[in-house]
Amino acid sequence: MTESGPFDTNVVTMTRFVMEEGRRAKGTGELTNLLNSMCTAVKAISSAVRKAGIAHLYGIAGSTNVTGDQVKKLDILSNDLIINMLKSSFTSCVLVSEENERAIIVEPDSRGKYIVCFDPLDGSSNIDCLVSIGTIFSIYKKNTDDEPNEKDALQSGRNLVAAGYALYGSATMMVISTGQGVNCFMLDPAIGEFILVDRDVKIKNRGKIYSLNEGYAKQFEPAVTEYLQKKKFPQDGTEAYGSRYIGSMVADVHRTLMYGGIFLYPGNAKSPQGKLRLLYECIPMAFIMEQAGGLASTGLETILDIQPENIHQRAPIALGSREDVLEYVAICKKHAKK
Ligand code: AMP
Ligand code: P6P
Repeated sequence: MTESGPFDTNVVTMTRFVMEEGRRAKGTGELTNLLNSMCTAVKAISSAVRKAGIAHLYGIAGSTNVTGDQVKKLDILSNDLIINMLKSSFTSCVLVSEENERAIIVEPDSRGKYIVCFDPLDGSSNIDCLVSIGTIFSIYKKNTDDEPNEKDALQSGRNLVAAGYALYGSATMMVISTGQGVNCFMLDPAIGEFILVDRDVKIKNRGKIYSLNEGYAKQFEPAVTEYLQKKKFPQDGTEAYGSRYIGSMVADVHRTLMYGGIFLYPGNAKSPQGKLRLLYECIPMAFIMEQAGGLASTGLETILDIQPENIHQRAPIALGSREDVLEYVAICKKHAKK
């Protein structure tokens, strides 16, 4: 409660928070503009996601609504929103989207110095059953003087300037880091602003939850099978871990950040590199986890150390609480020596 009663007249919005951080960094304002443009796109996506059923946004691309209008699939709509907001922010020169085969090179008179890799609506296979979905993004600075091109996006996570995600769940939340810790902002629909609710979030050193799709158990590498056996039938007198799997990366990662534990999408015999994409799923989530005191690894290599080779490459990933990830990595390295 503040002196003006329940209405906080000094609320810290994400826009204000990002501007204050930008001032402290003595920047030109370009990154601030980029982050605030992404925030606006996320607000529009949140609105579309929450009225999709009413507005007949569900279903496959090319369908039409009751008035015969061409209906854009939600993830195509989300992709267009982010591309248009970033292009009109004069902050970016190369955009890499899960929805676009090739990188988008921004027109010369709209360019800025940043490269943005994003999954506009991750988990979209869950849209029609109302399971939480999300947007994931990572931001690099162009580090060459030549004409912007797709290769500018092939930077390791150690070069990241910022990364984050939006979760369209029971509420809409943005979780971002610019390298000085992780901050969480909840969308207040009454004022259309993201409000700072969790400052400098840190993940537990060890959790009690493991999260992966056990439907692939038949194809699991021996290391994954051994790790899960340890979680389900601990031999050291500790409690067995609980299992949670939503099947929407942003939701599974956010729960891991909030409650601790480990989220895994490992490679397997059929798909040695797993399913999740390095540039716009694994690297941004790994950055958030490391900034929150956690870890992210392929099992043999730290995610943020990987030098990407192509913009849609996949990577196996285990992320979350430090001790949980280290325990998994130790088992993977033991098996790699065999
Ligand atoms: P800019 O001139 O806005 O592109 O910012 C130059 C650098 O300052 C960025 O690449 C960041 O490392 C830092 N910076 C600028 N704005 C912010 C911000 N809002 N939050 C955190 N770091 C920032
Ligand atoms: P599976 C959603 O389709 C997604 O890309 C991620 O959000 C999620 O973590 C993963 O795929 C789920 O994949 O194979 O378990 O259905």
